[in-house]
Amino acid sequence: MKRVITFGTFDVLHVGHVRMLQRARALGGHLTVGVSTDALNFSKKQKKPVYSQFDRMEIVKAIAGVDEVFLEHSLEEKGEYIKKYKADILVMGNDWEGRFDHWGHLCQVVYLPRTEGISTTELLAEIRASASA
Ligand code: C2G
Repeated sequence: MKRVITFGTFDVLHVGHVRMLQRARALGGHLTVGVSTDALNFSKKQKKPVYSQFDRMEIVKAIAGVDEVFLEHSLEEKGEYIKKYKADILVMGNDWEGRFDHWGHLCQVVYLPRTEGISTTELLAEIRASASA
């Protein structure tokens, strides 16, 4: 049985997130998810997530196929997380294509295509627009 690890913010959960988690899980028999902290999110996107890191972790944990969740504090600590959670495969969305290849000495690194036409940013823009219409 292979162990898979993946990372993300998973704010305002949508089908793109769910499909990514299910496709990641299908590559092995166990899925660990690193949910980025509010502080990490702010440093990488200059945005405060709508849901707190604790709510985002609770929501991700409730998805079928997700076996384990933890808080991702830093993008640079992936090696530590891969070792700690004994991951055989690191899965990332292809918006990160090539960015984590250097962890290939610890595990297999796989980039999966994102679901097109949906994103938290677009959803929030639609919600704002319909609220002010
Ligand atoms: N995703 C997807 N399709 C979308 C939107 C997102 O497949 N339409 C995937 C992303 O590729 C990622 C996961 O869902 O694998 C989580 O996406 P985000 O919450 O946007 O994660 P991100 O902020 O990119 O965090 O260590 C790196 C990170 O913490 C990545």
